[in-house]
Amino acid sequence: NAALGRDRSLPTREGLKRAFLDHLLYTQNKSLAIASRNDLYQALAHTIRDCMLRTWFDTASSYKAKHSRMVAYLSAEFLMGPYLGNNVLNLGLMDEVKAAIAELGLDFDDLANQEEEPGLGNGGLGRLAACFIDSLASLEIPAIGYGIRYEYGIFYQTIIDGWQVENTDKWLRYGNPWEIQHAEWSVEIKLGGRTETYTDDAGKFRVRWVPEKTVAGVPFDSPILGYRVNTANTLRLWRAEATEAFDFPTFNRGDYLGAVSKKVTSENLTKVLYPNDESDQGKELRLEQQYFFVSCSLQDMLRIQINRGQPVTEFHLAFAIQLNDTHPAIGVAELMRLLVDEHQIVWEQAWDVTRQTFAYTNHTLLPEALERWPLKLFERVLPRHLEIIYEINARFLNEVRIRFLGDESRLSRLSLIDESGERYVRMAHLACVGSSAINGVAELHSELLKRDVLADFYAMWPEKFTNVTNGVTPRRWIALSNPRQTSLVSRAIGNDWIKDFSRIKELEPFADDAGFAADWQAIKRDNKIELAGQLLQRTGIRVDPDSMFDVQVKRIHEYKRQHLAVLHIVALYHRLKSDPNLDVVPRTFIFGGKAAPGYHRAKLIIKLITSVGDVVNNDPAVRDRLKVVFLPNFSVTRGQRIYPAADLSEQISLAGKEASGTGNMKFAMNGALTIGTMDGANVEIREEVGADQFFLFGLTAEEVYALRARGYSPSDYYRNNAELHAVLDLIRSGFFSRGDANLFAPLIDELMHTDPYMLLVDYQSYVDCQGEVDRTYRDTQDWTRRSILNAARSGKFSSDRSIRDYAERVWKVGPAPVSS
Ligand code: 26W
Repeated sequence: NAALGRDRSLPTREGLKRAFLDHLLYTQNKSLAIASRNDLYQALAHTIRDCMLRTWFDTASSYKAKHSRMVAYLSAEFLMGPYLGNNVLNLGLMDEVKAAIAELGLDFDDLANQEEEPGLGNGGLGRLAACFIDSLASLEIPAIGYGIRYEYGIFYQTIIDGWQVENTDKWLRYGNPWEIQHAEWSVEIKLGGRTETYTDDAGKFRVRWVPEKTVAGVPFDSPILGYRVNTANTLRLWRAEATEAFDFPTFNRGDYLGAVSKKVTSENLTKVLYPNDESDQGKELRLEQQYFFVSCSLQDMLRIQINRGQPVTEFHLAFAIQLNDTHPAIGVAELMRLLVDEHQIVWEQAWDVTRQTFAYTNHTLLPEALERWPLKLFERVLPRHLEIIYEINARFLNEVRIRFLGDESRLSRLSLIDESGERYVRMAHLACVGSSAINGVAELHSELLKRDVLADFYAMWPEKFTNVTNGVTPRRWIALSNPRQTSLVSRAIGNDWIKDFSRIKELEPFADDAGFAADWQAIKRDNKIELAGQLLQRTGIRVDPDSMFDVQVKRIHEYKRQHLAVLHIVALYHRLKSDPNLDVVPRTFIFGGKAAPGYHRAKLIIKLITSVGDVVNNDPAVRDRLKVVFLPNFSVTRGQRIYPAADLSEQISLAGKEASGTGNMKFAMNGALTIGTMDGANVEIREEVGADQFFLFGLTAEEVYALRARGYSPSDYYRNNAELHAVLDLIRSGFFSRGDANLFAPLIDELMHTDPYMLLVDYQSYVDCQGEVDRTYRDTQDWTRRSILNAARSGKFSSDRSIRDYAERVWKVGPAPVSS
């Protein structure tokens, strides 16, 4: 009944209240009087979901009817953040929903805070996938996101005695109103076993995979609604389940319980997200996860293709598959297997189809993050794929041999198999060979890829290489998280900037408008007061909203150099101790981020931050002028409160290490000024906002290489810089660890002896630059002007721009609007 459907899609305020109360009774079976906050959240979530379902259905029907070329974004991580607020925003119903909920005597934000965010990602890469999927829908580009429905997302971090403690993230505990399970589209996945050859009916020689076990992949779909459009794309996440015939032999032996216990093993496949970022541990289960979701997704796409009555040899015309890093790179071999073994396509044609289908994005230059699988392990899990990879490799190396006659070392550098010691499969090489486009995520990163990590591939196929600078969605990261700034900006320039973020530049003239600047400043202060409340509630630390909020939130990693910020804090503290009347700008240093559970050095950095905080925050000599806060469990939800309240954004990685960074963009859009190195997207942010609006310090990537080549001796810096000397000694002495001189010794010793991330080199430049920050901050009007300019000139960093770049240069797709 269309009339009813329209009614649910576009309800009036009365309709919303009625739908909410209906769901409270018919979905949760509660009344307002006895409902828990979770019941109320669930009722509201279902009410909002109802508003999206017709658009979702219409979108799928429209793509099917029009045979639109679809982007398939394959990612092992989607760090979506809470859905409710974002969906209400994209529906354009924020004011109506808030009012309806208020009329029922409830508070929208209070209910929205009940949502457990799906933390199905580690950090930048997973959040990028989420921003991209938002932009694809908002730009009305046919797309589907494929990933894994982890039962436990990224661990929940608590801080006990200053140390990180991990707790499981039971995000599905109260159910997930945003997903619909589609058991009817389940697929079967093979694992392990061996291969055998046979001759088919036509007398052709073929290979068959005889697996050791099979598991079922069940899709769970969530609607991804674009901003104020009639397009809702799909995020399809796969869950592993036991197959019907989960263990027939055991079952037949009458061992029913034995067979059921194997069922549990199958379901372990999608149990938990690996919490490592940038360091690959070569775990068998992780390879199984990767293969599982990639095979599920490719089988799903082939089903859609065949359903549409199109030949599998035209697969590349129907789908453009983007590989989000190498985690789904096994897809290259899997598509070959599906086409050659299961659909009997000849190798050469299958290879053409495969190469025209895939494109690969690299997200890291760190050598320890490049995925390689020990050959033995790979063979055990994916015996057929190893054969296929050998065949791809043989044909590829033959091409290399002809192009670069006699260059044997080039062959071993390019090979898909690393044979320098223990043998490995190199996933980045598989991705490069099997893709028609290869990109980095910021200008500098893409240049370094061509010069360094992927130089040999660049020499082979320069035309495949391109750059697509990352971006973030202005919907979640401004309109939703910073409603005060959003209405001020919209009052000044209208609200088209939310859809077309290049128009944020129209804000520029307002940087010199005293009235606007005063409002801007007042909003920042309100946002800081709100964050201060959260900090007090979650850490017990009271901070002054009139102090400068200096923020570094991101994964804890040595290359990101959170400990460089600590050296600066200790230097300031040291100065205050020597001269208690020193005139300093009051600052609140806010840190947040998770350390990989097995990364001891990163965990020690957290302990260092909290230990320095314990001393500094409680020393009467400081007189509350410096505060150091570690906010536990940084997440999308926490980020939404933090970025709008920041004055200063810390982007201080060693040049050449951070592929792009995306937090840097969220800060700038929300009016923070950046202190940063010439790394990743910092370079482009500085270019856009103007050098005057950006506090630059440190070596460039070139200088880092040159210094490393010359030979770097950190102890020289220690000896020649009195303040640095004192700072390192103070930490090492046990001053911040109740006299325990052992606790931080490993950290300080490493800095003094090897210092792989060159903190000591950049130290003075950083501290001087922070002095410049202080001087600027003292002139409130000048700071506010620069803050407005940062936001006004951040237009480039919308993920809409990134997606347009991919659509034009990589995918060759355009919008396909859905009529309403
Ligand atoms: C194999 C272990 C592993 C796990 C995750 C290796 C590497 C990763 C990710 C690629 C880490 C990651 O999130 N990288 C970040 O990607 C962002 C989006 O492009 C960039 O902005 C960050 O600079 C990059 O560190």
